[in-house]
Amino acid sequence: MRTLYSERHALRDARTELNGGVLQAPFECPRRAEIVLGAVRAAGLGPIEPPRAFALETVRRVHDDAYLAFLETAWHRWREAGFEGEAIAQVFPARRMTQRLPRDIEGALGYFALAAETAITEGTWEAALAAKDVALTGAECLLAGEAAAFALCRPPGHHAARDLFGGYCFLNNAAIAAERLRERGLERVAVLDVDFHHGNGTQDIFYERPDVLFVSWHGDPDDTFPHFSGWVDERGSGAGDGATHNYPLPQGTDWQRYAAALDDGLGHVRRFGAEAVVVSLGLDTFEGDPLGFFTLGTDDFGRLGAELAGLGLPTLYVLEGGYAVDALGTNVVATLEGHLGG
Ligand code: Q9C
Ligand code: ZN
Repeated sequence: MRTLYSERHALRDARTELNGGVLQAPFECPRRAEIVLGAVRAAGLGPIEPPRAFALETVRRVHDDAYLAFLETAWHRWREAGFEGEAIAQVFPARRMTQRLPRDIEGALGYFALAAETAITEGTWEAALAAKDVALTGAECLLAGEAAAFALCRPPGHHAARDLFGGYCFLNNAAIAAERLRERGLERVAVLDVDFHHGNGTQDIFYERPDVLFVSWHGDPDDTFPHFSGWVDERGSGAGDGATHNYPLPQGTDWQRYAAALDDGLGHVRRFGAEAVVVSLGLDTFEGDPLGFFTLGTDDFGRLGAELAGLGLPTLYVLEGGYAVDALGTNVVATLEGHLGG
């Protein structure tokens, strides 16, 4: 299996994340990608290649123009305003307030943010651009006839909606890859989100579309981030009615419980008639993850990869979360080797 990787991920290196009322070192850090790269290399999974550079054409089908213009200029604007720290949103267009993009950078930050933990920093936009190239190059591997590929993306993407950043995400790498597959002629694509957190951004992007199935298995939003998305009654709307399926799962979910929900969700994929699969691969379902409350072990990730391979479809794995960094490479490799049947 080919791995796509860009060293430009390291340009995303925030100093701060707002957590528990404290500005602390971010969970989502460059070492995550280095650990995964090292494990993929050590396992001899296959060739490791840099991405091609893509124009923003596909990105513009997934994200709004004003949002992209904001991401590109936000750090510069923040610094011009003379602020000391990293760019963190503090005020949001909440219930009954006007949903209008203000001129001021503090207003613009809140307008485009879904959460306050994620700071925009110098290099964030450049790293996000590289991550979407990694995902798009992975999509091209499937289009060229490869059975599976691994897009080692960083920063992650699945919380990024059409016009919202947060949850460590800026551009929705998996959604951009799925859109590319559609553009290049596949009629039906499934995005399967196995990150511990609900993929609210991917759901948002495809919510009204019948051509991209979205299925997510995640911690119950009653108990965890992103708190306001991922309930079972979110099933798509309009032409997309029935093309979104959510499996919120309780604290302590182990492989037995997870596998039952996985099996049910994969039934939707089979009935949908997907021609290719994009997996939002988060490893924060691991028992040792600081942000999750599931108890999957490394061997269970091998089982997960094997279950996904059982769909018998071209599959692009796109890295999302996973914050037990010492185990992250091992767990990624376990999943991908499980997919390959080893
Ligand atoms: N008290 C991804 O896994 N909230 N994003 C952390 C900690 C943010 C996770 C709260 C979690 C974002 C891609
Ligand atoms: Zn996650």
